[in-house]
Amino acid sequence: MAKSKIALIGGGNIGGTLAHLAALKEFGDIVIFDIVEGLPQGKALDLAQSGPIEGFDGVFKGTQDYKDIAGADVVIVTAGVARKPGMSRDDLLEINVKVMRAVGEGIKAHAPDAFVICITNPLDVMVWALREITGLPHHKVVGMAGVLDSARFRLFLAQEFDVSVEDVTAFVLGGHGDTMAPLIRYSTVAGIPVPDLIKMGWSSQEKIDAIVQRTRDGGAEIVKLLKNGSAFYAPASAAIEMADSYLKDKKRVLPAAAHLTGQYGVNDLYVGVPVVIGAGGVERVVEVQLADDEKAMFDKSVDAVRGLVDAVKSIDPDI
Ligand code: TXD
Repeated sequence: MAKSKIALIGGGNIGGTLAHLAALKEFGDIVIFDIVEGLPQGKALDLAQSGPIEGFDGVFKGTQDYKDIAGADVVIVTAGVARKPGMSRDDLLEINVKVMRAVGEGIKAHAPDAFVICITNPLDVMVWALREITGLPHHKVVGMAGVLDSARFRLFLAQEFDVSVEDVTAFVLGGHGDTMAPLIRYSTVAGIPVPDLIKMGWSSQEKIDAIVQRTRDGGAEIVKLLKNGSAFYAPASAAIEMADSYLKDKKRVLPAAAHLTGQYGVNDLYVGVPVVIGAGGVERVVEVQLADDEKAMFDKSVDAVRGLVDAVKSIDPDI
């Protein structure tokens, strides 16, 4: 079997963790690109040196040259700036749009056949901008947020119910973070929906509401603790799960920021919805019927994303 190649654009906290996880999972050769000279080279060398201990082989390369990402099967983008305490994801917009311009042109020129996973915030609009700049097919460019938001939700639910995280599934829709719309009735413990668990006395509506809010604020809670950066372990794990489904054609059903063409009443926008990820990229968007209150939550989230897309168009008129 031919070896895969993974290119990581951005070698900071998430980029470094992605490289480590991809190496441990033996995804293939890994290239880390970052504009800071020495940073990706140092991380790549350090990682290669853990190979003899962990038992993985492969080529690990740090670079400032987009030529080195040529032939990548998967490109994961974390380039840009992260939040500091007091900043919203939207505060990152202006700087990160410019970063997406540079990154998008690099991908377009050197890795146009890759499956591209964008992580950079504000996520739903950055993935839209990146797709526009690369010109890649929409089903080959996707944003990571839903797997992370639902992992946070699953953890807090598991803690509330005192059960394994493995038995908790969560269903989230909409934009990343603040406007995330969880569908409680599709969130379960071993198949038992959360509303039934409330009726069974396992929890109360108030406690579940508080968990939803904590999930929405999940990123800010970590930014406040770290003080000069944002979450990176869980975001990296989430993107690796998506890359794994693509590389192994697993057809996992995962929440992701995907390009909508009429589903959920949305056209030409990237919003978080459940999708099937396989060798064809985003192979299918899962469209469920929403109740009125769920639709209202979702629409609010879509409006927020649409507002940011307009802002991006004024920052980079070539998009
Ligand atoms: O759910 C989600 N999508 C997210 C998103 C969850 C957590 C964090 N999320 C966002 O990911 C966060 O708000 C940031 O926008 C990105 C990356 O977060 P990370 O924690 O990895 O940030 P770092 O450590 O600051 O790393 C960013 C790197 C850093 O090394 C810069 O030198 C590099 O990006 N950088 C660039 N690389 C390549 N090309 C350009 N132009 C560039 N500009 C900066």
